[in-house]
Amino acid sequence: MRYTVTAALPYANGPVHIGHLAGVYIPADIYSRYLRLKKEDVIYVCGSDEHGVPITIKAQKEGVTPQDIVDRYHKVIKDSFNEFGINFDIYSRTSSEIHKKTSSEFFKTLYDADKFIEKTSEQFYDSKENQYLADRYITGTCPKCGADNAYGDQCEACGSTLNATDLINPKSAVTGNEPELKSTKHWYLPLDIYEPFLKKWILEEHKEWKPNVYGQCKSWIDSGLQARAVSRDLDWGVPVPVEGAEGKVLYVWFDAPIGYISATKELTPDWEKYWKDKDTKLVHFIGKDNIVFHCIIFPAMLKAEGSYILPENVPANEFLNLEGDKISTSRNWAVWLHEYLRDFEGQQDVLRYVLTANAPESKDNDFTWKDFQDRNNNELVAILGNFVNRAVVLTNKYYGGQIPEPEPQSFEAFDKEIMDQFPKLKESIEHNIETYHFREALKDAMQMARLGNKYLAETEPWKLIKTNPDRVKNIMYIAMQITAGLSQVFEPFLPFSAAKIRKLINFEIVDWDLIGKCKILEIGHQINKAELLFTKIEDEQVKAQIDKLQATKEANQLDNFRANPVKESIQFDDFTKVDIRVGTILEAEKVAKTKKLLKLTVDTGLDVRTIVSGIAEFFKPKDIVGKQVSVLVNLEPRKLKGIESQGMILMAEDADGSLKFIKPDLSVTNGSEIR
Ligand code: B3M
Ligand code: ZN
Repeated sequence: MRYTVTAALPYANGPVHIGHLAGVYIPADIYSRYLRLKKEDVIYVCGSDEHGVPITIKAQKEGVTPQDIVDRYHKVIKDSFNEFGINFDIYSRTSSEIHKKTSSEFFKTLYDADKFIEKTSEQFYDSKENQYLADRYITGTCPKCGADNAYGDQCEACGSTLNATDLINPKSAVTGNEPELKSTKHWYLPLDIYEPFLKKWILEEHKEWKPNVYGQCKSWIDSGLQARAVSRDLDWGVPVPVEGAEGKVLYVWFDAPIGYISATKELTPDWEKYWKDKDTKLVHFIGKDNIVFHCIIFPAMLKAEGSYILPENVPANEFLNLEGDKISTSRNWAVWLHEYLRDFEGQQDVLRYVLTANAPESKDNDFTWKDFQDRNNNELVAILGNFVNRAVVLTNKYYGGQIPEPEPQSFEAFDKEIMDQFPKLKESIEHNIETYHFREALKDAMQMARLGNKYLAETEPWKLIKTNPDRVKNIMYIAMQITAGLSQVFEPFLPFSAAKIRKLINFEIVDWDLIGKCKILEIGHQINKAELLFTKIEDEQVKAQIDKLQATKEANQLDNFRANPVKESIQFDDFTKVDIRVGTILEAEKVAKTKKLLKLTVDTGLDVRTIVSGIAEFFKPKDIVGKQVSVLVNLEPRKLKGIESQGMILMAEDADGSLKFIKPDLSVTNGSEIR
């Protein structure tokens, strides 16, 4: 079988983060590595998406050219993927000549075959900047869900695809200017014509697609497909290759998927068999926000062109959150791959492991640094690392590192019981990978390591070596075969560690069919000395990462702080009704069974009274005794948790929501009026 595996082209307007990795690049990497191990003919293609408004906006904000932006991020992304072991056959870019030519010709073919509708319509225009405001150049209130800051093409809050002219209160995203309407001509792909084809092809013939993917397609098709513009009034992109199209480029979602084809052309002159041969399976790995483009629009384009195959599957993942919050490039709420590689040098597989074990395959999931540490220390170190280390150390110790000769006729029932499970697990892994259940597949692979651990823990060769050395030969023979199997099975998931295991056992071959076989290493084969596969991740490392995120959160809060608007005017008399005095806190204690309340005893200069205050999250009782504060003393008393509170302590609420006392700059007599 032949496979063309694609991973969504990341926009070259920022680096790659863990959400991208978990959703797209790691699963696609596991899939294609697995197919290569099975000796299938497979190509894994990707590249930077270098057109589109996210890039020109970024350039405009920084005062540089779009080319500067894409050159910068293309390099960061490409290098970090490479270092992380994402094994693309090619990582290309859509600003390349070959892509311009390919996408331009694709458009021309459809144009010449009359597949487009030409239409003049009113589009938003910024007359001060002399610029049409396409897609993300315009923001406004979403007509579907009412969220602010919906873009001209999409609302991120509710996921709806929008037309810019439907936005409520539209504004230029760059200048804030109010747009005018100006008429302009564009080319549209009439999706409605493809409705019967899409209905049959997806809804009837691809019921096996993941429920989230199938569901989104169904809802799109059921709500009726409309013509979509495939050109834009922008000066960055692939020029529309027809007459009378000056100043117009291909819509980024028209050219970007063709990027998969251009990348393949760049990879091999034999590219056509990967795109036009009916025996090739085309699989698109994407995130859930890209479903409609890969399942509806691109297939309609391919169908219109006529000579291409259609995707066999489009395994889209849900989103990964970070420490309970949505990952966001603009809020810098992310773990960036290039920073991870710097902070955790040589530990690529730990992140690959955690992001696969916790992949958002069927629902959104959360990445936490605590879980990262736990999975490393309790699973990679304690199970996989521990087993391989024991097997290698003992083989070196007992046999000078040579695989001992077993006596198969004296294998015990337990030996066979253990060995029997490997072929079954192998089958399960295959089934899981082939149906895009990578978390389950990884669990099965880990189960192989667990079995190895269990085998040594229960047979205890270190005890038997004195009393029954022949039995130990059998045990260590089996343990080393299991180790050799692990050096194969982890190749798709943890390629760096699989290679390390192969180095430890001095075995270079990689072949999926070896897995589950109990005769991989020959008798007398010499292995190398032990070295640790994984190391413990310490609390300080995790704390440093959490602190970094905390600092980001605080910086964002400051950036987003807007003072509340001023309240309605009052008369001086209204103000003088309020009696505020300086007082001193004499005692403070937590109110039982509450999180927020402190019971304070305050000397107001008039009396000593009890005040219940909602400040327990910010102050420890012992730290505030003796402090001077501002007290509203003529507030009607009220009961809080059964305690009568006689007044109120005035507080300032900071940008991050924390509370601070309002106090005189020097000590004053209790009872002094504040006015
Ligand atoms: N660059 C969008 C994204 O990163 C886009 C994918 C293109 S795949 C052809 O969400
Ligand atoms: Zn919305």
